[in-house]
Amino acid sequence: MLGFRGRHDIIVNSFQCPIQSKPWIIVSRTNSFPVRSLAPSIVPFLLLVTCAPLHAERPNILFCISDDQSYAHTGANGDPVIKTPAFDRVAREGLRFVHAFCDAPTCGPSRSAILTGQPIWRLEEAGNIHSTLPAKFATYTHLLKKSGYKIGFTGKGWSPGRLEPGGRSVNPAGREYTGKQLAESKKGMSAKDYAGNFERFLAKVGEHQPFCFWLGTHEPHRGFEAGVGLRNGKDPAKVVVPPIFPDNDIVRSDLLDYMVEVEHFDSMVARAIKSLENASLLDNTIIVVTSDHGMPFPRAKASLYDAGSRVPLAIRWGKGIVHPGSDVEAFVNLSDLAPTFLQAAELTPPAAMTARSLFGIFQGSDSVSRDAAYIAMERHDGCRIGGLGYPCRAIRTQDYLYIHNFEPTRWPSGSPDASVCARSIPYGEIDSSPTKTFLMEHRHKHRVARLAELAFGMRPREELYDLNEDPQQMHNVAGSTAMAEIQRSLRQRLFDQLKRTKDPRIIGGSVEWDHYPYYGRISTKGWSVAPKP
Ligand SMILES: [Ca+2]
Repeated sequence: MLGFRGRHDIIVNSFQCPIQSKPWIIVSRTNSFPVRSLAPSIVPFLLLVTCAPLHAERPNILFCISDDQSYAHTGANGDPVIKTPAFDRVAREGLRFVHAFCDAPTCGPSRSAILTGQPIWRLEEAGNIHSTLPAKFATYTHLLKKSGYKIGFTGKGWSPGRLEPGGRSVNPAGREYTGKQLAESKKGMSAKDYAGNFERFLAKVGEHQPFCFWLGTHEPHRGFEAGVGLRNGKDPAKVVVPPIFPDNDIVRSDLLDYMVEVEHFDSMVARAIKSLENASLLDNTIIVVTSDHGMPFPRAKASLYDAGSRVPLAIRWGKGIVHPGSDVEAFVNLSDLAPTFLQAAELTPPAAMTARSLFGIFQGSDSVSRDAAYIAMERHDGCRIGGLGYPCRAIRTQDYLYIHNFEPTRWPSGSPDASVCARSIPYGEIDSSPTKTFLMEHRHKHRVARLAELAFGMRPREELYDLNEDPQQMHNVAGSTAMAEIQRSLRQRLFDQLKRTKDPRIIGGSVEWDHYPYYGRISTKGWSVAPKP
């Protein structure tokens, strides 16, 4: 049975009371009560409330993460077709983050950043996919476990890669709970009953023990069952086709199939929430719903544009969020979750954990400046000769996306020459799909050529997108005289951040990402990672 959870005698975090309000951070949706409109007489009261301990017992954590879902694709974020009642509920009863970004648009590195609370450039091999996460990098899961939490995961935890070379024997997401299978599995999707496995985990939690569970689905990672969206009665006419894709029946159907998989994830979140309610645990559980990065489509996943890096994020915490039902405009990276979870458990994040706790946001004011997110990528897949990656870094603000490509002579989406790719896939950074195939097959045709170039073509060292004029990030204005000062200041700001957080690409020293081992599947005879010269 799960009963009262007592306060633990562990390293108690010196609770920092926020004194400096960032008034643009939270806008209430439900009651027209934005923080900025608080009368001065109310502020001392608010601070009094928010400075008191938020909970007398340490909260549980249910972390729900889909695999490859873009920001746009939830009901709460405005998509007219997709049905995500669980995400929408968490947003409605908690906070909906409008500017949440993964740390890297690639599964393993993004998950490593989430677990360690550090950007990928601080994580050595873990900056690459199909790699490892060295044991020297502390994870929030391990620290919570040490302090008494029960830790578990189901589905996709830290993945893909190999644990042993990093000195680990257990998935960093926790002990795996498996065994529950769906009575009727759906084509193209895993048969794992993620919510059922969470139930099994809950039954094992001790009476006075807080828990932290990672519910990671394999959906909406490809492949999809072709045509399942149409067969489920979804209306292709209502699909919003981002202008980075051709608008035709093939692409619309591909998008519908993707949405069916997102809905499968959402149905698992709904059941997991129901389990919490049944156990009377809902209000003292921090529920996070998000994705590791954006959709598996061209110029999305494995790119630093919004379609690849901006993710849905909603957080519900009945006992810890002061203004539930609000939209959060502040910029956050998913790595910010690790120090948040530790602070919730009254632990002090280690100094190496450079990401920043979201507690200030939960309390309705934040002493931390949050007007930018940072995104990075090294080797995504084995898509270039000798295992070379596509190193790049970006800063995303309200008005601009600035990208710095460190090796602009390499193919950003992987080489067109399949024979130099580990899995013999041309432009292999982009998952095979009907949309990709259409773009490749029609790339010389009018109207498709420019989109194919955006997806597959070479990119200059610097890219700058003016999001007020070009929200879909299709017109690079780097190099234009009018934007010179903005370009310079964003480059400076990005490089300052990289320097501050010791990115070897900036501070000098050994840069190893092109040469770390690749543990992914290799089907091209003779393909291997070239040793460092
Ligand atoms: Ca993924």
